[in-house]
Amino acid sequence: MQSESNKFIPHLQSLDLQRRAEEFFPGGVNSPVRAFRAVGGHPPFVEHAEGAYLFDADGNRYVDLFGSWGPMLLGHSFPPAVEAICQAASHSASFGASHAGEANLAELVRRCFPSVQKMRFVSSGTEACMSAIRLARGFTGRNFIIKFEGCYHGHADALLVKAGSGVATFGIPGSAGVPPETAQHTLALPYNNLAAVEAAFAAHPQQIACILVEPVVGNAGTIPPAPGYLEGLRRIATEHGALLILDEVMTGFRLSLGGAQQLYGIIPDLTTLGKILGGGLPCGAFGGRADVMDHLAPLGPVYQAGTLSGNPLAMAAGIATIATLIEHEAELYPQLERVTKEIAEGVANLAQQAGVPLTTNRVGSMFTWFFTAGPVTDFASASASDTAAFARFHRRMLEAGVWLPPSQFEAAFVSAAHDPVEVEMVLEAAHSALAQ
Ligand code: HOZ
Repeated sequence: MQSESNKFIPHLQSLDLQRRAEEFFPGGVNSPVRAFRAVGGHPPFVEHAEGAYLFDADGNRYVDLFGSWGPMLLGHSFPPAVEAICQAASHSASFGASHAGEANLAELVRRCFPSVQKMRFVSSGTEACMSAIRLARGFTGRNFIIKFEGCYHGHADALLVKAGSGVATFGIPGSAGVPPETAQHTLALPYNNLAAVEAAFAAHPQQIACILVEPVVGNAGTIPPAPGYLEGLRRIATEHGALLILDEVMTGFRLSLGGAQQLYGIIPDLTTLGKILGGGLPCGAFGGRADVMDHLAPLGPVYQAGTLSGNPLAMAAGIATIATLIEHEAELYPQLERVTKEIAEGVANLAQQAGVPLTTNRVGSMFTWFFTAGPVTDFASASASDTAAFARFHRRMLEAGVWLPPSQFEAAFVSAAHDPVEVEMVLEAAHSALAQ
């Protein structure tokens, strides 16, 4: 179901807006995957969003299955968050000075993530990960870091090595503009392969500061950890005196209230957060062991700062969001699990009936339909997907009123605002999209 009349309205208004945007922004966008280059066509321009729906400038309505790339766990325009933002804005949008809202949100974060004894708020997941690896290097006095192929931790220079997300979408081997010297201490290893991690530590004894990992990969599409994998990373890091950093920018508050670390029972040294944390406003955090965090300035020698860090609007939206998650944890997460399962497995069944090879990876309310017979366990197997088939499916789903992330290498997200009505709409759309 798209417009009032139930018919797809061509994107003429959106196209005009796209042409105007191209005069100002490279590719017409402020973040590359939004340009729809991987799936073809022009992106619809969003006019507003509410609950489980996006509404475009042409008058179409879509079931939203990317949730602003993760943050909108409670759906769009969630009234308590809207109210909190308005209220905070009436007291000024920014102070550049300490205020009580920061500790109020921190207290909620620590309730959800007991491993985060101390933290620091920043403005994005990129900043959180960039700062966390600097801290790990400063704390250990070591230079090398381990990351994994297809994982994406934002666009800091040292982390744009065999990265996922837009880097994978556009097949960029490593970004231009990153001097090789900047990335020479980044070891990019295959995900779900503990032997590769053991080998890296053997090759660089006492030189590796940290293992940085998306505990469930979201930026190569969704890839769950193999049984024992995260436990193995924890053990190896401890044995070698390196820090384990879980990048929970996507998974934090989503896979459970306490993220992937609660779901899999892993205690990291540091955690990075973002997306849901700010309830849709720009906000990130990194935190963990107090003895490590106390190496940050002004207590220690590792420098990190930000004018908009701890921004009062972001804190207010975060508090409204996380407090709701805490209050409704018992019913909210089972509902997310149920609805997402119905969507993900429902479409997998339709694909099977239509004879379309599809591998469905799902953990809680994040999932990916990979257009390959699979299994998909790492970036190499994700890359075997038929991206042209994904692009066709994406376009047909969009015209049938369902907006998926516009790349095979991004996770889809379901919100608490999705219910059986939206499940039906997605299945109906997929039925015709797969049959064509
Ligand atoms: N790289 C982001 C998700 N993995 C996309 C952000 C955006 O385009 O908004």
